[in-house]
Amino acid sequence: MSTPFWGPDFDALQQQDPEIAGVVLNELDRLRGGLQLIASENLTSPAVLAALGSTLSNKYAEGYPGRRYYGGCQVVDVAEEIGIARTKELFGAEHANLQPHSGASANLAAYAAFAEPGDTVLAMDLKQGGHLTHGSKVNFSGQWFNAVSYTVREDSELIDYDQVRDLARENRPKIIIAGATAYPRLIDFKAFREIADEVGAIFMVDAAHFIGLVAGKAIPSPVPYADVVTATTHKVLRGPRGGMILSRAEHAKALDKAVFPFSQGGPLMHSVAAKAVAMKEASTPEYQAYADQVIANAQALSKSLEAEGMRAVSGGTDTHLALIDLRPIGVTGSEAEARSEAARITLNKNAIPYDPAPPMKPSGIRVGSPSVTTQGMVETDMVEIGRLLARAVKAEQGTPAGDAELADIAEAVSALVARAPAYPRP
Ligand code: DSN
Repeated sequence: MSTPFWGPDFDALQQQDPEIAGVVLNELDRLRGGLQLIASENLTSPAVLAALGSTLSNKYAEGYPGRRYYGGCQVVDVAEEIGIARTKELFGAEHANLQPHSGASANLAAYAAFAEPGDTVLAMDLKQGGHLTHGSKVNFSGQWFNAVSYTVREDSELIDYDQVRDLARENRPKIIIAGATAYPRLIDFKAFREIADEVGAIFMVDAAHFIGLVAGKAIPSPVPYADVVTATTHKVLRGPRGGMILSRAEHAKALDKAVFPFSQGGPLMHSVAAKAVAMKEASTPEYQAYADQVIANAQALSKSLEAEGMRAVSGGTDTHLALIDLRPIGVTGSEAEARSEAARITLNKNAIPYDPAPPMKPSGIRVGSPSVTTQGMVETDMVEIGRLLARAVKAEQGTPAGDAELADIAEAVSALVARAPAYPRP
């Protein structure tokens, strides 16, 4: 390469805008100084960050490679073509679109490709682990479509496939969606495909949460079963913040048109290039080992929290996340989130299935292993994290003893992350 990289120049940022430079450094300190257990986050590689911080951010490239509405796209075309080829290869998909700005944008495009306003869609209830874009009344999906929700069984907390079939027969949805944000178990894509075929529905999988585990061959892929798979690229997959769509070839044209020009304008070419980098990283044996370790770590963390008196929804996890019912220890999800934060452990409160508590004070927390696994942590670290987290959620914040306990745990967290740091200093 003859041209030296002209990229992120932090000295220039510090000189020109010390306030924002300070924010960037504070966030790096926050990542380095604590444990990130939010199941939908990860720590991108320097290569992904370099592509994101590149001059590709400048380019308008409405359209698709070779068919753009702007001149000068010959260079960025290469990034998108490489990204699409790598994505198709990695997932064995007939078609890939890397332009969605987010998972929600990818879902909007998928709805637009296959349904008209007023049509019925069948998806998992948000309160039971679904997503806003799966038919919530405060989202376009619930306002523009007739959204029917399926649930998990009250006894097993697993998806009730009999109920999905009954609801599909009764409501004849245009689209059936599988996928969730707080479901710790594997999804039976074959069962969904059969139900969709029986009622003539499009089968869509929102794989945002687990697509990275699919990339790493750690769990079964929805691609052979689904008409369309939407996803984000920044969760276990460890790419830049953004979305993507995989599909069968027969749906390629409709989906591409639904992304651009229907729901988006110019793609973010720096992000498309960074997605291409992430696909290359996810194609390696190292990444496959990472994906396996993500699951092993989530299972170890879930077991460790159970040993501390909490309850893992559905009895455990097959994936990167565990949903933890705190009622056995008499703590709310919001208390647990605040107490953990004070101990430098970042996680989110979360409703559990059939939660009797309100959404802002739910009965559970969601914990995930993608970030700590990227830092190189293994099962023994998860046991230690489970013990620290249990101490934190039980500490009575606001009392001298509770605050002292949280400060003590924060020290232990600092020592733990010092052994396996995020973004280690050179
Ligand atoms: N906000 C994401 C999550 O945390 O699961 C889903 O969009």
